[in-house]
Formats: sequence, structure tokens, C-alpha cells
Amino acid sequence: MTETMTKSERLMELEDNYGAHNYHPIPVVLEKGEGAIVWDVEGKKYYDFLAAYSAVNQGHCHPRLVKVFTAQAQKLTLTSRAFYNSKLGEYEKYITEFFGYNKVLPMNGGVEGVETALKLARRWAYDVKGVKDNQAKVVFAKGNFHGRTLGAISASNDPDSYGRFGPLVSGYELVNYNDLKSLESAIKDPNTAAFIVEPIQGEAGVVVPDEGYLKGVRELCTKYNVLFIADEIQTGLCRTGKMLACDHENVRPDILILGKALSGGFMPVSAVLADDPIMLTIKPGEHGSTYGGNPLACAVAVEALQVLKDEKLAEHSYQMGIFFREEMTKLKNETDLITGVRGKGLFNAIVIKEKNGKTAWDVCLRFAEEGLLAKPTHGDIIRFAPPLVITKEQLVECIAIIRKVILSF
Ligand code: IF1
Repeated sequence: MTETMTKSERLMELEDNYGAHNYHPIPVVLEKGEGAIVWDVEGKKYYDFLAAYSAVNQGHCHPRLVKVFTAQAQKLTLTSRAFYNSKLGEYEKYITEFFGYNKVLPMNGGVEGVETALKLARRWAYDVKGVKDNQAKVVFAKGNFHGRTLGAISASNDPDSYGRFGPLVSGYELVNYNDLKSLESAIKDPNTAAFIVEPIQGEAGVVVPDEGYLKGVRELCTKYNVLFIADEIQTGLCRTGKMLACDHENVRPDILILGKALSGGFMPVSAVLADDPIMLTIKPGEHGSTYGGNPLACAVAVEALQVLKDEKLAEHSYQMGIFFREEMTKLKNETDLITGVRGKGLFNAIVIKEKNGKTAWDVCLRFAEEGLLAKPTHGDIIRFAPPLVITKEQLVECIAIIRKVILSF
């Protein structure tokens, strides 16, 4: 390390020297966050247009969450499920009434929620649907992203996700996303336990299915007695302009998976919601985790959900999203760099056409220089997903930054 290095450079070098190289971050070192804004270690201000992949929908360090988190952290943080604790039952009542399910199974990271849902679906197939042991099939959509465990990557058709991690989990089948015909031909197999799908595919680049797709999924799953599992880890909790992305078509999944913003960015909290005939197929000692349902997570999750409602973040996301896409569509008509604009609520993306060797990565580097943080996915797609607390004035300022950068290429 040389003394002429900035603090950011020194900290990036530490990560490079001592951390696994499983990420390639935008070269910005963040130190403070408040609402839709973050600051780096040199004090430079940025609008955060990634919101930790929709984990800070309520905004960075929301004061109500800081208050509840801090209070509980000084009282009791973890007991394990070997004992009851004073926060879990109240949380379970709150969240099951909030979303309209009989029961919740509390877990930690999002992928833990996905794994839990897959185990519930297979168990339900054997104990309720009558599928022969070890014959249960789970159907996924091509382009999916459900996490990084072996159970999740085994469903992926992206070699960056599953390549050279085999042998993979079996009993999976892939169908085209947004294609009810291919779904029906897969799930009519009587060994089918479930179809798990993101209501809008996030990692694939904010891929919005046709109007009516989710309703068709619901009808087909009902028709063939197959569980409809909605992975709302990224699309849920007001991100797309409704409390759940499924609400755009008024469909109710049999199993609902939540994560990310369920804690407002304070700690990993995920939840799997289902009714008794599904949930009660798992008996004591057959599933769980050390931190699942810990009192600190329960306290912050209740407050995080309440903030979404009290601050009407679904409605705000809905309105701001319409305005944002209108502005992005105007911009698209002024440049050949943008070939697509799509999204719902404040879950949006633009598709960038490579120009004179410049890619979406270069565009994001320029965004950072101008004070806006975003990151490309799959090379040519830039996802725009700010905290839902962003004000119209802040959004206008961000749109000006996006325009300035895009028109400079
Ligand atoms: C990374 C992606 C987003 C998710 C959906 C389950 C999970 C995720 C729909 C697992 C997690 C995160 C993982 C994070 C980056 C981010 C991501 F780019 F990886 F794909 F958002 F699009 N279902 N998505 O989006 O939840 O276990 O991570 O809590 O791996 O870098 P998790």
C-alpha cells in the first residue's frame, strides 16, 4: 500500500487481498446511508439505484427500524428454537394476517426460504398428493434466479450459476418463462409437486411476463393439483407498485416466499407462508435453522412491514414507476444506446446496445461519477431499483443524471 492511495483505494485493496473474489463490484466504497442516499468514505454522495437488490425498500437506516432494532438488540437477540421467545408468536400472527395465510416458517436468507419451500412442496407431494417417494418433480422457469445453494443453482440454466458445481440436484424440469403451454405440458405429469416462479424475473433483467400469465399459472396449478410457489424475495414488499407482484393479477400462490426488505436491510430475514395442509406436513425436528425466528428478526420484520403500510410505499412505487418509465421512454427515443425500457413500479431496467466498445458496465461507471449507483446484469441490462422512499424531487434529479450520462455516449 502506498501513502498516496485514497481511503477507498486502500479499503478496496484490503478486500482484494483478504476477501474471496466472488464479486466484481463497482469501485465505490460506501460508509453511510440514509433513505435513498449513500455516501462513500471520501464523503461523496450517491443516489442508490440498486437498494441492495431491493433489500432496503424502506430506505437506508430507516429511523423506525433503527429504534426497534436497537431496543431489541439490548434485550434479547437469539434463543434458538429449542425454547419459545416473546417476539416470535406475535410476529407469526402479524405476518400471517398481513398476507392471509394460516402459517409461516421463519428462516434467514432468501435462498433458505426457497429451499424451505421446495422441501415443503416435495413433502406435500408425498404425504398429501400421493406421489411415490423420491419421484416428486419440481418445475422452474428458464432464466430463473432463486439463490446460490446447490438446490437453487440446480434449477438454473445460466452456466455462470451452475457450471462446475455438479453433480446437481435431480427431480427438476425447466419450462419457458411466460409460456403457459410449456408449463401445462410439464405439470400435467402426476408426479409434479410444484411450479416455482418469480412474478417478474429480476436477475434475468426485470423480465415482465404478459398480462394474464400469473392468472394462467394459478389456473393450471389448480387444475393439475400442483403447488404454485411465488418467489417474491425481490419483487415483493411494494417493489413493483403493489404489496406483492402477484397482486397485479390478484392471484394467491399456495406458497409465498419473502426475504430482503422483510427486515428493511437490517439483517437476513426470510419467510415462507402457506396454509395448514401444506405447512403441517413438516413435523418437529424435520426442518429449521439456528437463527430462524430469532427475536431480533421478529421485532425488526414487524416494524419493516408496518413502515411499508404506514408510508404507502406500494402506491408511491406505483406512481413513481409510471413517471420513471415515461422519462426513460422519452430518453430512449433520443438515443440509439437504449434498446429497451421495462418494469413495474420502481422495479425497472433499460437495455443498452454496445456502442464503440462501450458497455453497460462503462455506463454504470459514469453513473457513479455523476452520483448515481447502479449495476448491470447479464452484460447489457441496467436495473434501476432505488429505495421506495425516494421522493419525486430526488427521482427528477436522478433522471437528469441518467439523461446526462446516456446522452454523453
Ligand atoms: C447475489 C442476483 C438479484 C432473488 C430471488 C432468491 C434470492 C434472490 C428472486 C436469494 C437473491 C440477490 C443475490 C445477490 C444479488 C441479488 C440478485 F443478481 F443475484 F440475482 F437480486 F437479482 N430469489 N438475489 O433475487 O436470496 O439468499 O441472496 O437472500 O447473489 O449477489 P438471498
